[in-house]
Amino acid sequence: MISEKMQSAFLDQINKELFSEYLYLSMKAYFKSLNLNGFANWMDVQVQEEHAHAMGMFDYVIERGGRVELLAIDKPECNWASPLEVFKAVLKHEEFVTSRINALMDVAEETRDRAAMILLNWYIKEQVEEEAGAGEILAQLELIGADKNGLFALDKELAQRTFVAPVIG
Ligand code: OFO
Repeated sequence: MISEKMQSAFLDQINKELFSEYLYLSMKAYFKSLNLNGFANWMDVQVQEEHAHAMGMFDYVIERGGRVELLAIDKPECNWASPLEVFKAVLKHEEFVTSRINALMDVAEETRDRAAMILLNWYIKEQVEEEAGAGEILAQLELIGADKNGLFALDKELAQRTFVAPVIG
């Protein structure tokens, strides 16, 4: 059975993952408005990943005999000055999520919840990939600068990304 403290930490994180889904959906809409469909596709895959992250915790809380209560999702930002600014925001957001996952692991350690620790190990590894993926695109956008051909080449590359449902845990 999951402890109250662990459950409430997971419910808070489910909300953060759903907010991430919402934020990336908003970024997808921004890229669609610029006709940068490859960037929009990258965001769409991100949206699906964040939904899977939320559901991994949702299912886990229920499996451990807990009760999921959903919290309100904040309104995400909807305008950015450029694709570069979007990816600065993505990296900053993922660093924030990493700090929240680490805080969740602190609660698991405090409450000696070993099953939660095993689950959270997956999320910790996933955050390494999340930050690396966003950081790589950010670095490419910095190199591209004002070069439109570079931007369109990157857009084509990002159009190739496909969603693969993660096996969480
Ligand atoms: Fe769920 O990893 Fe991004 O936020």
